[in-house]
Amino acid sequence: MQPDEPRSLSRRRLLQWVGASTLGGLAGCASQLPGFGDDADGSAVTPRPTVTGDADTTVSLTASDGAIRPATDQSTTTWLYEGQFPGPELRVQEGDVLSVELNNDLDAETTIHWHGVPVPNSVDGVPEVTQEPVASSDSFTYTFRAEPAGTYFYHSHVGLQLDRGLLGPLVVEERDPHVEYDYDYVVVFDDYLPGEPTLPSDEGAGGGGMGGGGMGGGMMGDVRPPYEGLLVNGQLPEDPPTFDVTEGDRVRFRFVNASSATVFGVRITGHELNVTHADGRPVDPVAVDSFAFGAGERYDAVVEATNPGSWFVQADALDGDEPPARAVLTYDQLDGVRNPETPSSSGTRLRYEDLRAVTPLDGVDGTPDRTFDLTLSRGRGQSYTWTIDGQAYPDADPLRIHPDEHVRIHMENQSPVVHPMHLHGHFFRVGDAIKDTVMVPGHMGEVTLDFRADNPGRWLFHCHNLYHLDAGMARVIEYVE
Ligand SMILES: [Cu+2]
Repeated sequence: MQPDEPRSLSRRRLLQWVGASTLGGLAGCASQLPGFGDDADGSAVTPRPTVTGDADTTVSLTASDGAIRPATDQSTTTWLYEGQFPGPELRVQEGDVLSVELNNDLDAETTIHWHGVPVPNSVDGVPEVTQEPVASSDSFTYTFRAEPAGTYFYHSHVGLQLDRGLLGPLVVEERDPHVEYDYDYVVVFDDYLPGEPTLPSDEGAGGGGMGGGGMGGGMMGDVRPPYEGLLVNGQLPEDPPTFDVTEGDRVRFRFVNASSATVFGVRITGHELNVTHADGRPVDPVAVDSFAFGAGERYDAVVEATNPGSWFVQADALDGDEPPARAVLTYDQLDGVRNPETPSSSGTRLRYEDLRAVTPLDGVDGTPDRTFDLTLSRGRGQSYTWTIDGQAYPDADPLRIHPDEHVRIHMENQSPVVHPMHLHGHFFRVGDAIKDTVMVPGHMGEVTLDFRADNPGRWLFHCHNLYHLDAGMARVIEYVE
């Protein structure tokens, strides 16, 4: 470590890699080990080892250029896994060992993150935090035990690559589900950006000048990327996918918000949604007409097919004005074609307070051992930045915790827009639910989450609006002893 290095971004990155190479020397493979900031505040804690031995499922995912056709008269070239959009559905049994070889045929570095799965740190897929990014023409193998069961997704964690097509669903099936259903459909909602994603330009983003609101830069609004539409399983509403059902079936929908910057309101015309899982974790079923979810959140809902006809599965952008994403739910006994009915906007909407985890999260009762009070806000000044406690990642202090602590994070959102905050490597309790991503509402919205420090390593905690993340709204949570 160079004590005379300037305190800067480069120093922080250097610190991470100095730690990584030291540890890597012990195991003989620096590039596959997480980096650690080892300094006066404590020494790093050894992460759980990755799984060794035979995998139950082995998959190869090649990231490359490819064409997508979100509607019959529209196509564009973007970045894809296995030439598919969304990427291939990975489906394994709870507890199985999954091994995925990422082959990078892109002209850029990339990684894969297993969103929501509490994997060992070294396979979490966060560049410069848990691994070196995978270079063009190179490959990297992610092996981990797929548990607990749930609806997850995987995506690139490099820059703005998620807003291309580098995402796909991951289903870990329960051995013993707490609700009955006949079969399931995976429903991936996304926002559609045909071109290369870029951060909003500094001048276009506002910030400190005209229209700054009453509380300085932190109160500034946001700029929505120029989306050309909203997608269900890669399709625009002009060319919607169809979900076939038979009257009397109980159909489990696994809804994934894989968007980069969209909060969706989801409903199915003519049917109640019995929400059975939040972020993959089982909850006591809650019957609602709709739910809202932010980027990175998932809900499973069982729908009883008791209303024959043709109906829209619809997701409206709550923060955009694109036409809603739509699929069609069709009963197979229908005679002739019927036009699906447009849902009404009335009815009950799921609230976080409605969610009760079937099994409570261990180790988060009582008074926390450590509490972080964090403010979420727009950065002050001219540039497009988003901050946690005034710091924009990567030029931001790690949040240090000790193994086995009960950690509480309280967030207050001083900006006017929602931040879906995601914690890597852990589930947390929010209210009576267990989740890995939670929306913090704008205009001084507050959320408190609690987790048990049971997965050592260095974990990103960040806003899952990709543009907020890329503009600084992230911290590393670092285990020290
Ligand atoms: Cu955000």
